[in-house]
Amino acid sequence: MPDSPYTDLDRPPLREVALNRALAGEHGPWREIIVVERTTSTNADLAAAARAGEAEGAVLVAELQTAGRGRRERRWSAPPRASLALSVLLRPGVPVARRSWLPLLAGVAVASAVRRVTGIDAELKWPNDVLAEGRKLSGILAEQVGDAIVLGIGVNVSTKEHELPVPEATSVLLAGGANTDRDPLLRALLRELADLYRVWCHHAGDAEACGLAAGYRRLSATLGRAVRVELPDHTALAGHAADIDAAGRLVVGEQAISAGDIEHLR
Ligand code: BT5
Repeated sequence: MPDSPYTDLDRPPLREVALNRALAGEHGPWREIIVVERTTSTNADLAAAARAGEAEGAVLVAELQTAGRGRRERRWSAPPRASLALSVLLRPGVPVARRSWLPLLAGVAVASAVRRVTGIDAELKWPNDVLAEGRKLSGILAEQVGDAIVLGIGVNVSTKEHELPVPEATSVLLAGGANTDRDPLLRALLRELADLYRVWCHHAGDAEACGLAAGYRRLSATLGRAVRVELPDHTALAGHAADIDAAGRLVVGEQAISAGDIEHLR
């Protein structure tokens, strides 16, 4: 029975009913949490739902993704029930110029939840990779669908060294986290995300006014460092990562960068 949820006792399945009881409804924005055994990509599924008019607050969690997406056509892969793989559908009523803060907000939510539940000193690599000891613990993918944003979050939890898709990755287990139970981590993450989102929307997306920018700067492993940036057109630049601006862009020397891959230099 290779697909039985009980084949690996270290990796119990998530319990949809309990998650809904704890998180859906009253405190918003989460309306319903759906847990599926497998899908291609939770982001692809919620993007289709967004196109079909689904309201804000849908949460889709998959125990296994067979075609998990990264940024720029890259892949995200994880063994079944070893990680959290989820997407949320949001329709933020904030000015378009400020919406690019949303993926950064998700990074703050994940890093904060990881710190609280596991004790790991999680940090953010711009824009929103979550690192533990300099290795990638979590990746976030924000996709815009009309006025909706689908936020996808992958967090490696009980992944073992030989299961890592790339050597620069890590998991809660490998980083020595105090707790490798996915359930409390998922609850903390969705609560943190809901709280930050509510305050950010209340301030019309102004990241400075609502304290989000300060929270992001506190968790950033990128600011204050020498970095190399590979831009989407494959050109590169190097410089000192000085700050994050009002649109969530990374300021490197004289340039404000809205998308790219960062390498932290010594
Ligand atoms: C990301 O892309 O880091 C965004 C990943 C988002 C995944 C979530 S899971 C739920 C939701 N549904 C989806 O389909 N996606 C989202 P990027 O920065 O482009 O990084 C991708 C790169 O990270 C890959 O090319 C690999 O090098 C590496 N990678 C792949 N799987 C990984 C893992 N499990 N842990 C750490 N690194 C990984």
